[in-house]
Amino acid sequence: ANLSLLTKAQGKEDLAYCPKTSPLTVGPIHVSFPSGLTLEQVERKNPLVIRGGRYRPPNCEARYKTAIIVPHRNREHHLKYLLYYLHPFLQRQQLNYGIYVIHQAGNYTFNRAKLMNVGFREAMREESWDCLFFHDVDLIPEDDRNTYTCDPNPKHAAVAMDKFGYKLPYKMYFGGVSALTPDQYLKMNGFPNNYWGWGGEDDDIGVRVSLGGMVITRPSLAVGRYKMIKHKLDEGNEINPRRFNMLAKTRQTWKLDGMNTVDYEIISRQYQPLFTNITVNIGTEA
Ligand code: BGN
Repeated sequence: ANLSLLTKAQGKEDLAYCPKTSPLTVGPIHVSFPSGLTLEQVERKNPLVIRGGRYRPPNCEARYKTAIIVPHRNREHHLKYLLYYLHPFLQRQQLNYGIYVIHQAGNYTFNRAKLMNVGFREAMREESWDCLFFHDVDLIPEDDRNTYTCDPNPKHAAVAMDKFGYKLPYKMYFGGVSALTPDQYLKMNGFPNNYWGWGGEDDDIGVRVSLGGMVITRPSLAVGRYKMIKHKLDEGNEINPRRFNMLAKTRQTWKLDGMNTVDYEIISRQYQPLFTNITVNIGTEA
């Protein structure tokens, strides 16, 4: 009796599951970057998003719970556009979702993959997400039939990016946006922690998928389309010259480095209107 009172109080009683395919998707989305856009405007356009960047469909019980993990530093401009497009996109898919921005503290070389490990652990601490989307801040999905849910195998979602002529740049490419269930993530010991700077970490992750006994799935080129927000290589994210040597050793290193060894110190956790902002000290290269 108490339990039913509780669900009543939360206003969730009798909600039927959302349909398997959302009736709200529109297909191709025209993506442009309106100048002068502010986060306040994005907030006003998304009145049902609650603190921390969380949402659940108002009229049905979501079938899927997806966390979006976005590694970040000094890209506020890109983040604003990502939020502007991603919130309505995920709502049209009728997902129960949350957006986590994992902000690398300090000025040491950027480490995308380690920030993803932090995002995984910190997001799972809060909620038992069914699926995690590991999402670059500068990639905007251009078709909402690209569903932000997980598959029986790890999914590479960013298959058709404008900068590669809307094609896969090479067969084993696993960069940009990928999606794994917690089980899949742990089966491959997460992502590597030791790729500092640009390049190679996504290829390492792709190799881990097969070392973990899994295969890569992908949406079609027609649906997995993304527009990249143009930018120069960042200061603090210089090309990693060690990436070739490291990649050659993934088979020997994947069990020794990853989710089982990630260490970091949370500096702050802020529940902002459109996202949860986790600032973390991930240290420096050994
Ligand atoms: C590859 C990079 C990826 C990057 C893609 C697309 C390496 C490792 C040496 C083979 N891999 O060449 O990290 O995402 O290009 O830009 O540099």
